[in-house]
Amino acid sequence: MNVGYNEIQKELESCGQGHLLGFWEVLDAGQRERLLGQIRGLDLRHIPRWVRETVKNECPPAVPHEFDPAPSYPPRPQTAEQEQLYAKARKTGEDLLRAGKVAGFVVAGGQGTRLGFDGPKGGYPISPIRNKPLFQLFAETVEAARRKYGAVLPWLVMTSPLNHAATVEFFEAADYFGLGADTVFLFQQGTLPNFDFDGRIFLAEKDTLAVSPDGHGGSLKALHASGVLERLKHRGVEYISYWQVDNPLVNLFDPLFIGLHAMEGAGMSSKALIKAHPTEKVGNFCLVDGRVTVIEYSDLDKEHAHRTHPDGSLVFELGSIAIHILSVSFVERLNAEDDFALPLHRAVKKIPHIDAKGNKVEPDKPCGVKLETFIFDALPLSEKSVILQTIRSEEFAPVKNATGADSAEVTVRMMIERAATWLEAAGVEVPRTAEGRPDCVLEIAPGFALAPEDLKARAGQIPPIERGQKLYLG
Ligand code: UD2
Repeated sequence: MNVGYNEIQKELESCGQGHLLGFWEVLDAGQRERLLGQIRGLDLRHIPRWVRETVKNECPPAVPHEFDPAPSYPPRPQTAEQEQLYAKARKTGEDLLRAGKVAGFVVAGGQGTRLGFDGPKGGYPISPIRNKPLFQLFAETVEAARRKYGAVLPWLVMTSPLNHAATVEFFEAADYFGLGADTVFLFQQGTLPNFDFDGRIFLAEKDTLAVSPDGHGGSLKALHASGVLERLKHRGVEYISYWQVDNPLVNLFDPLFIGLHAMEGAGMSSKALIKAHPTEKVGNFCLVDGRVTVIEYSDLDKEHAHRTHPDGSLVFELGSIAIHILSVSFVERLNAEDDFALPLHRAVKKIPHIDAKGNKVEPDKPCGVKLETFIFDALPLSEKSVILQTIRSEEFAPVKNATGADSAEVTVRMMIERAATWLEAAGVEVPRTAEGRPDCVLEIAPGFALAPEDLKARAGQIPPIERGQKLYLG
């Protein structure tokens, strides 16, 4: 019998998980080792609390009694003083980029189930004319930023056990988009076990626990555990620009945002949108005990959600779009804490498993609980935190669903609209329909222009645009 078996069995029994060794007798030596390895990877001390507080507790953690709207910077300066501040911040951000002190970081460990796309979501083709996948658009942006700032800005890509191999394959097939495999860091997030409603961890196989990715909040631990944080420090990187894989409009390296964060000495900062309506499905930026905190849309009561100022604007108007800056020192400090952990969130799901007899079960209705952590729960751990508002049409067009809201069709339309706006700002005439939509298909490659001001400098190279034309600027 394997050394360690007795000890582990005792520990498992004491936290209500003895069933995990239920098939021990029929496992061969390799399978036994595999199962013990996974069980050892679980932090069994925490299981009873997770079961009590999250798995069996259908009520989400209580929303704080008192909270205020969080302060933010507007997308454009409103006063002469702000104009000066923004100019200084932009310069600070540009200097940091030129000094190679910023890395880009996309979290891409999710399954993308809603999109119904087979493969890592970053492989989803999205650009209006060339059909470039999301990862390629980000890669071209990283490349263009490296050229613009004359620095090798590293790019971090977090995957999960669900899609790591496929993502690596995708990058290898594309030869890392010419960025150099040594400056693109692909690393995996951790997992958390899946439970039945009674708090027993499911087995996926007789020798395998049922687990799922630990949510985008897992990125904070994974940065450290993968050794990536250490590699960034060696390169002199101080700031990490964080975004989600589904948003092709994101401004990956925004000097203004980076500069405001750095000048404030913040640990973690965020971009925000003015919500489209009181109950838009985005987290709400609030202030709790002086710390920026996100309260999920589902947890914000109706009264707060609908509360307005005399001019009709919402009091809690700032929605989270999951764009952040993280200071390397902040991520390091969190990981230095004993048992650093973000709060767990509960998701009731269909979880394939084996039953007590070892038969496979493919449930057709939710049968258990997955646990996840959210990156924005780290915000209150940062003493200082900047919120910079951005404009939806400029920076937020997530592709989440196969059809309807947040679908590829909407995202492509928004990409064309943004290109049209940039071209018009550069003095190029864009044909529009009677309803005001661009009457042409436009795609601006990141290498051609990263921002409206880059386009202005190249306006002379752009031919007149005909109605119905497909114009690719690259
Ligand atoms: C998220 C936010 C929402 C809003 C919205 C903006 C939450 C709970 N909600 O909603 O407030 O900001 O995005 O688009 O976050 N991911 C991982 N590992 C995981 C899980 C997710 O890397 O274990 C990545 C995933 O690949 C994607 C991102 O995190 O890039 C967002 O995941 P999602 O699609 O589950 O988030 P969503 O749309 O529910």
